[in-house]
Amino acid sequence: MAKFKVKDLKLAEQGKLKIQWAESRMPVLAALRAKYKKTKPFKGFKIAGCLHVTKETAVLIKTFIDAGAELSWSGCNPLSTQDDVAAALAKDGVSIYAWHGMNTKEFYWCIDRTLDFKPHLTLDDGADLIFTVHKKYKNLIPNIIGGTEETTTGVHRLRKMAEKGALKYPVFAVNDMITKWDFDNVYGTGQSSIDGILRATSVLIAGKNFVVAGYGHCGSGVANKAKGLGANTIITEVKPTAALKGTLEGHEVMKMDEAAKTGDIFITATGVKDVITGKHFQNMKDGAIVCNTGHYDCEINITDLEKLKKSKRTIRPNCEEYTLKNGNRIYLLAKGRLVNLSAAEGHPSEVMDMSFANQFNAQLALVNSYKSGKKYSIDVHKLPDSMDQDIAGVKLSTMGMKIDKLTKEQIMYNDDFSAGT
Ligand code: 9W4
Repeated sequence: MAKFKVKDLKLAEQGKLKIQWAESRMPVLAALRAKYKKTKPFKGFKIAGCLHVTKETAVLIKTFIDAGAELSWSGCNPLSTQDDVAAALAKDGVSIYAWHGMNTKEFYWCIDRTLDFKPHLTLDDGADLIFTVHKKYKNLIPNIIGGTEETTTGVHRLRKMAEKGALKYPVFAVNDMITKWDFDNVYGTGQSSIDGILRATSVLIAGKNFVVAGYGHCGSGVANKAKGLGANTIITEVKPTAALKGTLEGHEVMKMDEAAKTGDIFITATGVKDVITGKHFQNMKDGAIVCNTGHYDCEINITDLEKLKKSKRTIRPNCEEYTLKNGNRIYLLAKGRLVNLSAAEGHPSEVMDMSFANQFNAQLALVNSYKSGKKYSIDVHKLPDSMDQDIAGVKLSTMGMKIDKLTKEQIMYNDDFSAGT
């Protein structure tokens, strides 16, 4: 029996259903599973993972197990573990240390436990596991082939480490793959943010003035989905090229000072602080809905909102009604935290399918390098573009779509630099 610590094993049945639901929506992982079930390329290799324990992660874990890996897993955020999923994994024999609402000490205790079995590979989301190895368990480093990292923040930390010569084994930046980051941000955040707004409010989007602060990948994803639902979309930006893109894609562009007066629903997706502040709240219409889908919860200045309030009450889950001294009501969703994760379930399984297929491929690339003796240098590496194309190709074919191939003549034409006008 594997070692584990989860909240309640009795939740396993419910978790199993969730995992099966995700599984049926993750065809790229299913294809990898089918491909490597027989050959088991991970046989004899131990992976320590530190990544949100969700129904989608469970499907990744099962894919690794079917491909022969031995695993030990912890969550990478004290609030992101789905306890029923963790219970189902534990009951299935996975060595898992994760429960919702753990404190910081427990968080690192869990990471420590996943290192007890002396892994050959590490898999991170946020780089806490790899940091722990480098800081506390240097003795494990000679045994480790390499690691993979899921997020922008983690990759940033690791690049800094590599620059300073502090990184001691090769790492793949899964985040940098197109089939990860473009699809997560645009389609994952786009849909799940709307999902969060709807679950928290159940308002009609059509006909509303829908203000999106920031027209980066996430903001454009949200704005285009809102437009599809019939909203009058308004973009606020600080970057001319992004604002120009927004306007050519059919959204109105204005300053937040102006948008504040006309918006019915506001969502921030900028990555900077104080995007919506006291002066904006004061100018908003009665009934305005305000939320955030950017990484940090400082995009909306809640201190300002608190100062302006006459009273406050929770009117629905994840929906707080602030009555201001001017008599207007403002509805703040999910306390200004990421609305797509707090009020909805994050990226849909179909999107995570591709992100996690990249994780699988990156881990496999490390194992293959070890087997062939062609080791990667100690640095933060990218996977080749061909792997992105492979994943997108499999995804397309599982969706029943076929695409054209370049002919020999077309390839030659493309490669011929001598042909002018
Ligand atoms: N989840 C998260 C984090 C904090 C948090 C208190 C109640 C990210 C990516 C994936 O960060 C993640 N705090 C919450 S809920 C909550 C959820 N609170 C604060 O008040 C609510 C997170 C990746 N992912 C998907 O997006 C879908 N499947 C995945 O594996 C998961 C979770």
